[in-house]
Parts: sequence; structure tokens; C-alpha cells
Amino acid sequence: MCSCGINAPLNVCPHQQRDAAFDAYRFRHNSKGQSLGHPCPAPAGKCHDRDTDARLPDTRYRREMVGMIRIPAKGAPARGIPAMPVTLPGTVGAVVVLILVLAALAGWRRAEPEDLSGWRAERLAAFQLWQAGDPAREIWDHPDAPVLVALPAGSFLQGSPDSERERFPDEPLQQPVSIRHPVAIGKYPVTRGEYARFIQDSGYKPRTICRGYAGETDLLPRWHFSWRRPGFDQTNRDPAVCISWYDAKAYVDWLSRRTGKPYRLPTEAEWEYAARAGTRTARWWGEDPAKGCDAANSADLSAKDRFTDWEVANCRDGALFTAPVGSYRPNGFGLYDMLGNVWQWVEDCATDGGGECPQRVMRGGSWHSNPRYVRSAVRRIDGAEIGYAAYGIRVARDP
Ligand SMILES: [Ca+2]
Repeated sequence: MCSCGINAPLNVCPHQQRDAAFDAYRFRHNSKGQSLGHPCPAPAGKCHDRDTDARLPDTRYRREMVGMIRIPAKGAPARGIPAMPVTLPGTVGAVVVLILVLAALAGWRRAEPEDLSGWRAERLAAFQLWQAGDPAREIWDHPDAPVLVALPAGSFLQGSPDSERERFPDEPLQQPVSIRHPVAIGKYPVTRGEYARFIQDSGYKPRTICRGYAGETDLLPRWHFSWRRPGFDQTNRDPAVCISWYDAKAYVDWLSRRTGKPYRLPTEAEWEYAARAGTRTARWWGEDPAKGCDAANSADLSAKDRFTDWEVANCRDGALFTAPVGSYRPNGFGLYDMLGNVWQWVEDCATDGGGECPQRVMRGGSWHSNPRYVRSAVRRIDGAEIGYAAYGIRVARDP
């Protein structure tokens, strides 16, 4: 008791404060509801503990942003401070848990950096061996770059003739086209190892949503699919997949910086010129897809074992998904996988009119394609930002 009067300011310890009326009552009553009269406020530097009527050092308590978390104030001794349970309001707790879950998922999605030391050592050895030889018509600018084959200028018939049994109605009719200058074009599609080296060196972050293999017949978009994880296993010699046109352009731009040579994607005309290699049949090996299982990886009988409703080539090419590049025989220009394995983006816009071009063209068919799509004249059109586990790259440059 004291003579300070009932209007003396309250000084309830902060961890016990609630509201003015409640605090006023609690200030003058103990925990059993018994009146304490008119206790004086705690002196400066102390507060009134409502439960014990004690005067405690005010500096021992401070209110945290969430919940009532009693922690020692700066400089206060830890000994003697009673432990208090930390309780977080439900909403805040749920947000914290959500943040932790998202952080864990982000960490899982962020794949470990590729260890390409073995791949690079092999490439360097192969590069040195290649330099020591006399590879006719081949160009290899750098161990990190794809090998190119130089093609001579020439003319050919682009598109499919009316008589081609499997042609689609909207396919361009055959017309003569001249390739006026020699062109060097990738001997193989860009491999996973080559693409990984690009990612590693450039720091490029693809934003492509990959439609990968999730066990269904069709390739489906899943947030966790990417060129690293298309839904099936790949070696560093398999063709890179889940590549959008923008990714392909980023790759050739990096390759140009890396080598000092003007890399680009082939034009549609250059691609078909290279794919036909002087032939006029639906495929460079002839008309019959069943005779191409040693020449191209497409949907075949082994795929039909898994996907019973697929239309397939009536033979076995040995690969359900992608196959390492160069697994099949080359065409007359010495180019591998021009048909099958992966679709290959080309430079051209799918529509005329200029300006920004959201629709781009790719050629060649893939491991996922029924044989009708694995022909020299077939065009596939898709959004420039789209990636499938069957979309890849073949590079070109002027020799
Ligand atoms: Ca196949």
C-alpha cells in the first residue's frame, strides 16, 4: 500500500499487458481476485507483475512481433530467467511452415551443378585426336562445341510431292530451292553434355516448362521436368531435350561467344537440304519406315510394347526414349539423326509478316513420333517458348 492514489499510472509488466481496463483490474487484484487496494506503480526501471504482485526489472521483458516470447533483454543475465514456451498464432505458424516447404522444394528443384570434368577430359582427348587426323569436310572449333560437317552449295527439291503417300495436306508442295553458299551443319544433334556445358559456363537459366515423360502416352508438363530431368534417363551423349526455340537461340549465341564463330540455327531450306542429302524419297533411306530402324530412332515396336495404341515403325530400333547420338547410320552427307531421335528447331518463323514471331518451326521427327512424322518434308510448328522431351537442337554456321 502507498499513498500514491488510485489515478497513478499503471506499469504492468509488458508480457502481461492486455488492455487498459483489464490491466487496471489486474493491477489492483491478485490472481485469486482479492483486492490489493491501491498499490503504487512500480518505480522506474521496474514493472508490476500482476500474478505475484512483485516488482520485476522492466528490462527483463520485451514483446516480440508474434506471440508472447519471453527473451532476455540485451545485457540481461540469462540465468534465472524462467523458460516460457514459444507459441505462434496458427496463421503465422502456417505461413512459416509453407515458406519452409517451398524453400525445401526449391532446393530440391535446383539441381546440383553438373560434374562435367570427365566429359570435358574425354572431349579434349577426342579433340586432340581429331586435330591430329585429317577429317575431310569436318569442322570442330572447340572441345565444348559440336562437330560440324561442311556441305557444298547446291540445289534440291524442297517439300513433298503430291504422290508422297504419307504427306499431310498442308505440307508445302515440292519446289526447287538453291543453297547458294556452302554451310556447315551439326554432325549430330546437340548432346546433353554439350548443353550442360553451355549451362555451366553461361549461367543461363531456362524458363522452359518441359513436357516430359510421366508414364502416360503423351508427354505432359510437370513442374519438375527439365532438360536435366525429362522423365527418363539420359547419358551425356544423348541429344539434349526439353529445349525451347529461345533456349536453342541462347545456346548458339553462347557458342558464338565461346568460339568466336558465327553460330546459328539452320534455315528450313538448309535443314532439308542436309536431311535429304541428294535424295527425293520420303526419307533419305527410302520410302519404307520399317527399313529405317538402323537409320533413325522413332516410335518402333519396342515403344508399342509400352504404348499399345501408338502407330509405330514395324521394326525395332533399340531405343524407347532418346538414343545416344550417332547410334544409327548416317545419311549421304555423313550427318547422323537428321530424322528421328529429337525434333530440331530451325531459324525460320512459322508465319510470314515479320515482327515478333511466337511460332517457330522444327524438323526431323523424334523418338516419340509415329513414322509419318519422321520424313524429310515434315514441319512441326510450336510456340517459341515450348519445350518437349523430344525437342532438341542442331546448329549451323557459315564455313
Ligand atoms: Ca525408338
